[in-house]
Amino acid sequence: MAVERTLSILKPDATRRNLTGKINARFEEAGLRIVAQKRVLLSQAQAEEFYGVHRERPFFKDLVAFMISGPVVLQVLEGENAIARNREIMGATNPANAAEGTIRKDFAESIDANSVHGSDAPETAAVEIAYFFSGLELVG
Ligand code: IDP
Ligand code: MG
Repeated sequence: MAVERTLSILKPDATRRNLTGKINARFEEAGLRIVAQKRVLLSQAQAEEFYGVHRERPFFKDLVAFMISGPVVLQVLEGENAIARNREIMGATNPANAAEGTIRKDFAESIDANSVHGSDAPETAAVEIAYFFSGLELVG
């Protein structure tokens, strides 16, 4: 296993309910390090670009509207096998299908307001990290 970095986002439903500390504790307890973090309000253009792969999906408009409905916390998580590990900790996209003890099972409100984003592969992780963070912001 290699040390990897993955992009994580705490979504507006999580910031609204003051859950950022509880969710960050899940990452840290699982051995992932938060090596960069910033709280921002995304613009519509930024959210559309970030989720561009889903542009043709029926939920795209609602997804973008939700992601700009309040602040998000952008993060880079680092650790052994971090990309897959974070996906495990997050749980399934739809909280109704998420395993016990996962972030989405415990915190998500719905399939839209599902509390967290995590990159799904090394290629997307690299692109997503570079979209939001400069090299100088990745202090390790
Ligand atoms: P992921 O976040 O688990 O990687 P993706 O399939 O990449 O899931 O979808 C991106 C986001 O779009 C999801 O986290 C969720 O918020 C939203 N989404 C995905 N599928 C649906 C759907 O069928 N209805 C409504 N929202 C959806
Ligand atoms: Mg995804």
